[in-house]
Amino acid sequence: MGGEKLVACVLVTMLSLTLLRSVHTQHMPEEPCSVQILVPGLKGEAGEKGEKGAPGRPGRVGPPGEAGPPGLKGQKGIMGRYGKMGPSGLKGLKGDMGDPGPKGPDGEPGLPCECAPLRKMIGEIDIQVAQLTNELKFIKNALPSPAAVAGAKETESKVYLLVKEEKRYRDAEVFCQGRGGHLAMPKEAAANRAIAGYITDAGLSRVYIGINDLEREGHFIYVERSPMTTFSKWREGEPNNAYDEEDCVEMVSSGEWIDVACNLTMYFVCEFDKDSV
Ligand SMILES: [Ca+2]
Ligand SMILES: [Ca+2]
Repeated sequence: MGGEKLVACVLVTMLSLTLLRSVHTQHMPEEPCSVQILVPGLKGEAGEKGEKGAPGRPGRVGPPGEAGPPGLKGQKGIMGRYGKMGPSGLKGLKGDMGDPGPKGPDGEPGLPCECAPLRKMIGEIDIQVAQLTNELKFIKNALPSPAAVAGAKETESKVYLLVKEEKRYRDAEVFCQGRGGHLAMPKEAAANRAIAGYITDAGLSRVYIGINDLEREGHFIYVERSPMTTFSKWREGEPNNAYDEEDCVEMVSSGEWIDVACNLTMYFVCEFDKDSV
């Protein structure tokens, strides 16, 4: 409220001053401003012109100006350094095959070919090998068959050979050993039957087999020096060591065994293991 009052008072004062210029000095009423107004005197004559004042302070910074028109293009700079090598790229697709190259020079003339006669020889050798293989197979299966031998017979594990040469017991065993075997040693019924059948088929009545008690009377062993097994095929009443001189054994066509004198000469049967034939 005081402010408004003061403004009103100033306005009145200024109005009073304007009036006073024409009516000279005059007291203003006390109210409502209660301000003491001093009234200036008359205006004096103009003074002499003063000296030039000091330069004023710099003005405020003005706003930025608008962008000017583009300048002329500069000259091209020199080439920069090469950059670092980048990583390898993916493998490209296979290219098309190139054109065939030019034909090479002719080779030197070859030697006259002798292949035909060589091929013929090789063919003949092949035939001979095949024949020998068959013969060897036959020999293995049938064993060498001298004129005095009536062929071989075989079982699952043995090959038996009837030798139609009259020999004493020891000589007969030497003969068999010379061919990798022994006099036949029947160790079970089947082998005994095979040998007996062999004798029968040959039309014979008796052959030496590989059993004897030469070392110890009454103690029969196989000719390979192995003991007798549980199998035996003695004819009734044998072995009887007749005349105190029967230490060797023969087999008759029935398959039965008989002890006889070793110095008798007769046919005999050798046996061979199939594995060693
Ligand atoms: Ca005896
Ligand atoms: Ca006897």
